[in-house]
Amino acid sequence: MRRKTPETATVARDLEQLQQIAKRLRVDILRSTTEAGSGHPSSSLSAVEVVTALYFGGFLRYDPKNPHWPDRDRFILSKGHAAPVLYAALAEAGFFPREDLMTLRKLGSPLEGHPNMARLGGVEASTGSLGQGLSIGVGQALAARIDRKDYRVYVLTGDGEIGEGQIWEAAASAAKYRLDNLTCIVDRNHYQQTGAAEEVLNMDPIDGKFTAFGWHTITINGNDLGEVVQALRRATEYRGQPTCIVSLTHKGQGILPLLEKLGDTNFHGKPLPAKYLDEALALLG
Ligand SMILES: Cc1ncc(C[n+]2csc(CCOP(=O)(O)OP(=O)(O)O)c2C)c(N)n1
Ligand SMILES: [Mg+2]
Repeated sequence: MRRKTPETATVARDLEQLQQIAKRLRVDILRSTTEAGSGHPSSSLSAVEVVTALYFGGFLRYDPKNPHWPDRDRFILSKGHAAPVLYAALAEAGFFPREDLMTLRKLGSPLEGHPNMARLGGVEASTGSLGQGLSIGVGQALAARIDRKDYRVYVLTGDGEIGEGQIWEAAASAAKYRLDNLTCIVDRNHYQQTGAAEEVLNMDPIDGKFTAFGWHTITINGNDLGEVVQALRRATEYRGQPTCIVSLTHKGQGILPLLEKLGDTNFHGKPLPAKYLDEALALLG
């Protein structure tokens, strides 16, 4: 049996409470990036349900009072530019005070534009140079096996990011070693930096590629918390192969009508100007 989640970790009672947490993370993402005047809110918003389910749906074991607890599960934000969603989750989980979110990207703050594991407890890998997170995850999942530990490793990549060749070296290795303690979630939000992900470099079919590389795959609506929870449960219970969850999402989920009004449904790497913040928060309800 897996060792228990420490009592200092937050586990939601039900789906409704998870939904409330997801909403808070969205508010924090928008407020912190607008305050910073830079960052990647739309890339963060698409991944809110996945990050919420992992941290507060009872999947990740962690101890905010002891971030380096050796038995903790690992979450690697391979698409490191979505740091605001990770920081919002870490604050909600109690790794640091929520007001610190407003120091995002400010000089001296450990909440750097991309996650820095040397400066912030709870960050499992320094990411931002895309394509590296799955390799780090493979290493950690192998380490768990060698150390006879039962921790699990979850990696979140972007759908543009998986055009990086290193992702596929890692995918082949994970299958070779039958790393069923590893789950890769691809945030399939259909955009990357300069336009539609499939126009920049078409990686379809993503599930077919992971299946061909020897993975168990699941495709879900990644902005539906119920589906995310179910998929994570299936991934956690699956034996003999690593699991890839292709998480179909919307970049900017939660404020799509505003992004449409602004004429940019990718909105990559742009904070919302302060004058639109109230309108965005009203859309979140
Ligand atoms: C190795 C590398 N190349 C280029 C970049 C610049 N870059 C930052 S975000 C991004 C687009 C990523 O798209 P995707 O993976 O789909 O993430 P999304 O923002 O859509 O969630 C790029 C190319 C980078 N960070 N790292
Ligand atoms: Mg994308």
